[in-house]
Amino acid sequence: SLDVITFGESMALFMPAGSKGIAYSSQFERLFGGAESNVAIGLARLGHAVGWCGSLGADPFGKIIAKTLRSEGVDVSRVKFSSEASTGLMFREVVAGKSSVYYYRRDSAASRMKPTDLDSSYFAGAKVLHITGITAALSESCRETLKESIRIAKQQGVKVCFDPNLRLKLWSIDEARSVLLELAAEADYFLPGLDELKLLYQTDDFHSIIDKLKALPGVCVIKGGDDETYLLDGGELSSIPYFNVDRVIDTVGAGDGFCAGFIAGIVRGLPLAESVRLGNLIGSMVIQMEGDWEALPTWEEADAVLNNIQHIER
Ligand code: KDG
Repeated sequence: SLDVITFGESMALFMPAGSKGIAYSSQFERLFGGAESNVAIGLARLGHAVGWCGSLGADPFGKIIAKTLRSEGVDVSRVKFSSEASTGLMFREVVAGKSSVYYYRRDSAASRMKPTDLDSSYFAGAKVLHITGITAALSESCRETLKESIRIAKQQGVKVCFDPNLRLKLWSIDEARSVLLELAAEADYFLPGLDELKLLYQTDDFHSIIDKLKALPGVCVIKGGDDETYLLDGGELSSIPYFNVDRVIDTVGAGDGFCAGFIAGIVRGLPLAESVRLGNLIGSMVIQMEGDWEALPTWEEADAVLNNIQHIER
């Protein structure tokens, strides 16, 4: 059986091949991205059995996404290919250090996911279900699918891990707030970013945010502090420092890297603080390379950093 199940939308991702930005680029690199599949790749590289069961279009983009995930060791046996809808697309540019995303995903194959797409037998024996708020933003039927996945997980004793992944280009904060907070209340592990919490709870005050989080039943891990990640466990707040990074290249995917590391820790039975530390490490490695998931490390690579093992150049 699988350690971790996840699903969501993965899209073909186009980035300018040079440094001219989207408008003046005539050549693009075709990559792919998707928060949940990024996490799945991260977990597979760390040595875990993970399945991603999203919907893709029956088109070249869908095919290469599934093929790449498979080559990364992610189980894609339950992926659906639609002939009625396409794989979503996204373009991303980094201009003057700022990353901007443009989505072409409305009515995509993934946005048509529905509760009956889920097979409860696929969840049997899994330890963690990982879901994100991006799926909730895609459509009503996707929201229902998330709810159904939580229902199946609870029924089968699978822990629910939820990253709100607020994407304001997909929905407004007012639409998102109640949906995301409702999902947060269902999660065993809620993994928001501090900036997301400020928007969700409509306050910049750290202590009132923590007070609100204390009302949630699960463990909460707050990503994106200035120098540390916060862990809120049974009303107890602690902080776990970031790893030093020499040069930040591309911060997109850091949160997904964090989730992969954190979930790997949970699956390995590490203490929560150690799982957060592993999350911090993986996040810090992702931001040192371009792309949403390419820099995710293998367990060996992560372990080398954790234990200060000298890198031999030649
Ligand atoms: O977390 C990174 C993701 O945002 C990216 O890979 C694409 O899933 C994606 C999205 O919807 O933005």
